Amino acid sequence: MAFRSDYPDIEPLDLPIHEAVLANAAEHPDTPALIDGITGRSVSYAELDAGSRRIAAGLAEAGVRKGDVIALHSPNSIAYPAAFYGATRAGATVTTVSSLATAGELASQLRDSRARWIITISLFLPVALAAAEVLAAEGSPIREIFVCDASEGHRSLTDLLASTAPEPAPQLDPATDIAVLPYSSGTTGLPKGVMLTHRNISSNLLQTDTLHTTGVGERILAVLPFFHIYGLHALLNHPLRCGSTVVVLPRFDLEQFLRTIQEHRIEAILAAPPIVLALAKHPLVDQYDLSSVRYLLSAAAPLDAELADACARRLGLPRVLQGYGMTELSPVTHVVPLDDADAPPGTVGRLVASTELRVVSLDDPGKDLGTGESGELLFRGPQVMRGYFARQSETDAVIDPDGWLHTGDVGYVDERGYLFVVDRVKELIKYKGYQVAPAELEALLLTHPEIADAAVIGVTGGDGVERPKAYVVRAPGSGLTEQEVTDFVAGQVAPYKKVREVEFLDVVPKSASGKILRRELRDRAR
Ligand code: 4UU
Repeated sequence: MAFRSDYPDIEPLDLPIHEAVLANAAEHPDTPALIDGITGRSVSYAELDAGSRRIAAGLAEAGVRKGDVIALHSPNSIAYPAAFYGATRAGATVTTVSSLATAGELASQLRDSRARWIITISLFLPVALAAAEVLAAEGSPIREIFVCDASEGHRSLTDLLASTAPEPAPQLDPATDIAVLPYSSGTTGLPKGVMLTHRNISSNLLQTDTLHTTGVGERILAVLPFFHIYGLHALLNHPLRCGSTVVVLPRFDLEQFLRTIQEHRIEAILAAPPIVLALAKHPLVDQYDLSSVRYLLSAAAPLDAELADACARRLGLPRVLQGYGMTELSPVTHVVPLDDADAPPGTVGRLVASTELRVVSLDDPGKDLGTGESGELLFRGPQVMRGYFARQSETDAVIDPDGWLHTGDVGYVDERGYLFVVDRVKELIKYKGYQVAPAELEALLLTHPEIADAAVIGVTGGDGVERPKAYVVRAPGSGLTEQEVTDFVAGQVAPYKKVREVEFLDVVPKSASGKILRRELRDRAR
């Protein structure tokens, strides 16, 4: 049995992403689209719309063509969306890169996505240049590196904005052309490019509209990274589509975060569980006036119900709302709307429009389960990705012939249709909402000359935070220490991917076919 959405069906929205987001910009030209939470500088809707068109012209003039992949490698800034929609207006696919990526990680993504262009910031230029050097040595050079701010020898967004070339008019087919190529490890293996078409993204925006829209000029705090699909959808695409004002911070610093809420009278906060934890527990919170906040959503990792309750009470909110999504789902299938006073504690909400859900038995994957029974969550709808870029077999492993996307998440639906996510049966580790792929860390560990074998799993501490833990088999005669293992990894990965615990084993438990028996390791960790 499939669960169906109670919301009226929608038709897939066949619009290019920049049109789905900016088509109404002309109705509120002077409203700030973005405000820099630190400097107070702002970009109006008229400026964003015109700016993205000029940047598209500048990119086309530089040689960017429809279907080219541009890597956007920048922390959150008020310039980010003009660069992003400028690229899609030029017909390019944007592969969003973690602002914390090391040169090696960026090079992997550039190589895998076949990116030919990079947009970065001056501060990150050394990383971008080092990655570009790797690609050049491999014979697939990056054609040009642009910077959002300014750096000698590189064209900046200001330079692109000055272009007098005509605005390009690429013939985009929203159903098949790829708007965004974010990276996700999905249910297994290494990070893969998730092909999200313009239709995927635009339809998910329309699906989100039916749950809630934020008002014109309503202030939303953007502290989660735009490179992750959660930030991209909930902090850029959707609020900008609504005409709201996005107040941007480049990273999470509690004091700055609280001051920004107070100074900008922030109404909506989109968060991940660690932010909810800080709001619930940290003494600093009492020193700020947070009374403007009326909407606080947590998503991207499990949220403890008691913690949610404590946070809501402290902020004087009826509840902390939860949403559920996945990069491969563009990303939303469930969100608790602000006006839903009936939503039971701990739920992530009910199905968005035109989306179906099946809950299938973990023991007998052919068997569909009914309400109240936990199993793997499968989704079908216009937001299911087109597939993983250049990885057909990995795509076939998660999207079955009937179009159901297998999430690797475990949950159940109650009698009223509310979903509860209770477990995960995929390899993916979520460190504070960020993706960590065990396979990536395992491959890295195996490059150490004193490591004979390794396996990585997520272990959840008393604070509810899941952390990567490595099980390591030392090479014969090696006296490798835990510290040496953690340092080795830390030197080569973005900080959120660090191995935070190490245990030495004689042998990594494996099946006859050589697959790591993660369940055994999880049992051992408990
Ligand atoms: C328990 O995390 C995301 C996307 C989240 C998102 C975005 C916009 C949620 C609501 C919204 O409006 O994507 P990924 O691909 O980084 O990670 C997906 C995985 C899920 O498969 C699940 O394991 O993150 C986990 N996850 C959650 N787990 C996501 N949301 C939740 C949740 N509770 N609420």
